[in-house]
Amino acid sequence: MNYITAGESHGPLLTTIVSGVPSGLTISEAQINTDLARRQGGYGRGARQSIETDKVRIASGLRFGKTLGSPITLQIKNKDWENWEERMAAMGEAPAKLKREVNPRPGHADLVGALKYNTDDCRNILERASARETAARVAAAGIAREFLADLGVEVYSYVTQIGSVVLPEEEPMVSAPDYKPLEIETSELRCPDSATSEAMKEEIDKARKEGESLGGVFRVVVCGLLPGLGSFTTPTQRLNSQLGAALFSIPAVKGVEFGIGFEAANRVGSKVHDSIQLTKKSGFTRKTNNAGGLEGGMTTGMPLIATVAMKPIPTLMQPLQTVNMDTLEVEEASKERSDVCAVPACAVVAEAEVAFVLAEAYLKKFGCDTMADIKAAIKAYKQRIKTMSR
Ligand code: EPS
Repeated sequence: MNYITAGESHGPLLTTIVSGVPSGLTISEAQINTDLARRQGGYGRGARQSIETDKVRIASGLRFGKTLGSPITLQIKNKDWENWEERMAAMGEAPAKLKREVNPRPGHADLVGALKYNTDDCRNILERASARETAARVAAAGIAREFLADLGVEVYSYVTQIGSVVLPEEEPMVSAPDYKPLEIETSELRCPDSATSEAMKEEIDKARKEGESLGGVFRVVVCGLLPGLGSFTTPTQRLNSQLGAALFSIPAVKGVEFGIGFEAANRVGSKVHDSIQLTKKSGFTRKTNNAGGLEGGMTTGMPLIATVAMKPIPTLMQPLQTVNMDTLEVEEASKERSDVCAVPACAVVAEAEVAFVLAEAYLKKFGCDTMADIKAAIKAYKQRIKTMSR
């Protein structure tokens, strides 16, 4: 399963095409729209989100709500397009009074993009580098999420840190899978503790007053996975490398850990690795989950847990110094309207990226034409690994 997105932040629409989807999978537009709304939400988001109400239109690959096995086209309109039609026209001449963006923002793609793509207008860069593109990714991943849900796999996320405010947790690698996703969905910060959510809001309010932006940390958790997805046999088949690449493809992601992550470097081996046990109910399982559900580049069957750090958004209302690309004089960086904090939104995008990698891993292991064959292959595999029969 693969996707490609197209579309500028202030163009007419965002498009994504998802290929490699098996036939016979039921797709719910309403569910994709729920995920799009989750991505738009979160305390600290900017004014653009009050203009847009992202809704998906499915234009190919489905008949009567079920996948055909052919590429699926998903589209999301940019309502803001009506304010940008002249400035972002695909054809014709540029308007005489077009304001070019010549003060690149430190931390954004503006400067390096303008140098690389040979333009004197950073808008040619920022329109596509904008995190608006992640709406299309979330829509695309709606297909992967439905596929995983049909196989009993659930993907969710929660925020553990905004700026200096940290969620107090006892043993995250043990307790994380027990958090109730519903509790997270009702928090404006996707944080499962209401006192911490309030402190995070205060931190965001303070940053807004000071013309600042804030980053943070969140966790993506996946429950219901089978052991043996991914492979140790080649570097690119290792699930850690695929998940890492997918998570680092999200704008502003600066760090990814699996399980206890960097903490593993502080401990001796016996305090890191998870003892193996055999139970009647679960078959082979682990006493702990410090590995975060991954061993040898494969899923262990324990919940997959990735912890992800996002940097503060580069657009600052109290801008940093830059160099004007026309005059070469030192000036303030340009001020686009922006979010103070988009960590909860980034967590939803990360769920999407993780869902895609896992869906692809299932298809690779169990076939990719039709849901009926995939389910039959999973049933046989479950039976084999339970009894160790060959
Ligand atoms: C975003 C839409 C954008 C930004 C934000 C993400 O809308 P606009 O540029 O019209 O305000 O709010 O983009 C960035 C944070 C960025 O750095 O580019 C969205 O829909 O997520």
